[in-house]
Amino acid sequence: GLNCALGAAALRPHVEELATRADLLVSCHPNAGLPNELGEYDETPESMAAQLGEFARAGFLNIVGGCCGTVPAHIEAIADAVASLPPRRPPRIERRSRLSGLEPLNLGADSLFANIGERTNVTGSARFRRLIKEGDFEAGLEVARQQVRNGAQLIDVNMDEGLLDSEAAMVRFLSLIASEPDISRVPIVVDSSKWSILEAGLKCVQGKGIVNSISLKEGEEDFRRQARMVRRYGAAVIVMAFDEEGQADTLERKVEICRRAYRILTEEVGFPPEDIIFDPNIFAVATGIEEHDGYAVAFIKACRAIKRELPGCKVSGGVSNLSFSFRGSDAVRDAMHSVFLYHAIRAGMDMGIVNAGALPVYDQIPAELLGPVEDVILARDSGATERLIALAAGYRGVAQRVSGADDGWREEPVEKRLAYALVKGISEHIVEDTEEARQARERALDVIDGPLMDGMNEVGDLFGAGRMFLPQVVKSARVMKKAVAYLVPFLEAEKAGNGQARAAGRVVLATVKGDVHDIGKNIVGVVLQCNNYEVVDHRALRAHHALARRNGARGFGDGAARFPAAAADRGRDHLAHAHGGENRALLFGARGSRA
Ligand code: THG
Repeated sequence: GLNCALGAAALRPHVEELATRADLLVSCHPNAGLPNELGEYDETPESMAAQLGEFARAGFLNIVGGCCGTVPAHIEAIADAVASLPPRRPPRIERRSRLSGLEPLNLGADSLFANIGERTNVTGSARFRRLIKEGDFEAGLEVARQQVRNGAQLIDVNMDEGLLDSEAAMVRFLSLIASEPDISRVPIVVDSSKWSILEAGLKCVQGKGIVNSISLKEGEEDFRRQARMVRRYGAAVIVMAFDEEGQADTLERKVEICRRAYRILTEEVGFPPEDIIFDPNIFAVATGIEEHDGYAVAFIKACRAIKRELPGCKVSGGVSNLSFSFRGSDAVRDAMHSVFLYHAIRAGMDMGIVNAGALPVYDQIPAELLGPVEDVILARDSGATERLIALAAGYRGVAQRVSGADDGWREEPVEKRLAYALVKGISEHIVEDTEEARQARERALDVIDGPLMDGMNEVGDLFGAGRMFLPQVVKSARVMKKAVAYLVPFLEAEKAGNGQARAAGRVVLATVKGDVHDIGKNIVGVVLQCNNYEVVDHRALRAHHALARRNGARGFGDGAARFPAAAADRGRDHLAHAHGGENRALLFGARGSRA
């Protein structure tokens, strides 16, 4: 309801707005006009009654009265004016996903794709991370403003950084945003993997924002509790396709988990379907690992199935995840995002976390790029990744040989040849070159510590500089693996020969089976063994799955995507425990990666 204020005449447009939007009862009791210079109220009972009577006839009111300056004569006149009129009947409001900052954002079936700005994310932007770590929140605000100016209709805010008091940073940043109307006019998407940070953020958002995200990863009880809290704070929610077994990477698992979450939310928690946004996981394609090739297709198909099966909900995703393999080549990345969205939006994707302003128009992507990008996104054939890498190298980066021979490098000294083969990902001559390098050295280990490591360092530098892409690094690692595998028998013979009986210690190694970090782990294992460590290598974590579970680990299993940080820690503790108290266990996988 609206009371006091400006007098009936000036309140009319606001009462009308309320009455047409609210599916609740509406009240109005205005002043007897704005006070005059003597502090008196000029509206007579007759004029006020005439105006409020008109409001009631227009169907705006359920309750009516008077505020400052009205006396019993006013109330009597108003009562007379409305006595014969029927009360307002609240309208039936069309069901839409209604969000807001200072301004509303109502998404319905007829709405266009909504952009969520991704750059206010300490893990998603090196620049934003630096600003927030240095405490330069003012400059951080400019990042948000730029996203909105570039067309972001919502902004995603993420402060998940180990060296940061993330809750405090979230509260401070959102509080600053609140007093910047050109930013806070859009709804806020509070992004964190920790509930306490989400809740801290929820307390700061004006209007109706989105919680990003909750999931079934820690079971139904947690999920229900968090969902109820989201409801109490009046927010919408992004639900990730993530359950006790891990993140869904196939169409079937994506849909199955969303179906289960939808049932719990709508039937048990009382969540309106319009406030549920599913995120069926966008993972990187073209990583050089074959199983990842179908990730975009699985997402696109999941959009279609979810929108068909789960009425009222919306679908979203983190679009830039898709192109992590092509870090360093923004032209290729942006083209991948546009092509992906072209297909995903047609399949029902409603919104997405994107680098607002960086998406090229699908029709303007150069043909030479469009074809290879489409082949990768739609997983048309097994050579698609190679072709896109070759193209990306032209846009910026190091060319790895796709086919054909330029054997000039074969004339170089062996150290140069090894480095070249590693950087270019060429495995043809690696065994003969490794053997040549071995013969020139006292120990086989010196080949690893020397030229092979030098070559891998070069790969690391190029990758760090954005001049090599992930699939190329995977190829390099495979070449390295081949070299190391050749050296292993020599290493073992040397170790047996020099008779060092006592082990320096025992190391338990583990990574997720099939993960890219597998190769790195195996190389470290070899190096440790050469340095007299006993290495227990957990190639397949599945063997420990059941036991780990009994010991309280969850979200723990093999497959590429099953390792939330907490479960990784529990899993590591378990592995260390299983091999005796004083052992060290190394788990491979960058923080924040899915390993
Ligand atoms: N689903 C949901 N939320 C999410 C994701 C998701 N939040 C985080 C993330 N994924 C989406 N946000 C980003 C933000 C940035 C990038 C990717 C995803 C990104 N950044 C550049 C990079 O890493 O190469 C940063 C370059 C720079 O430092 O400027 O790609 O899937 N619900």
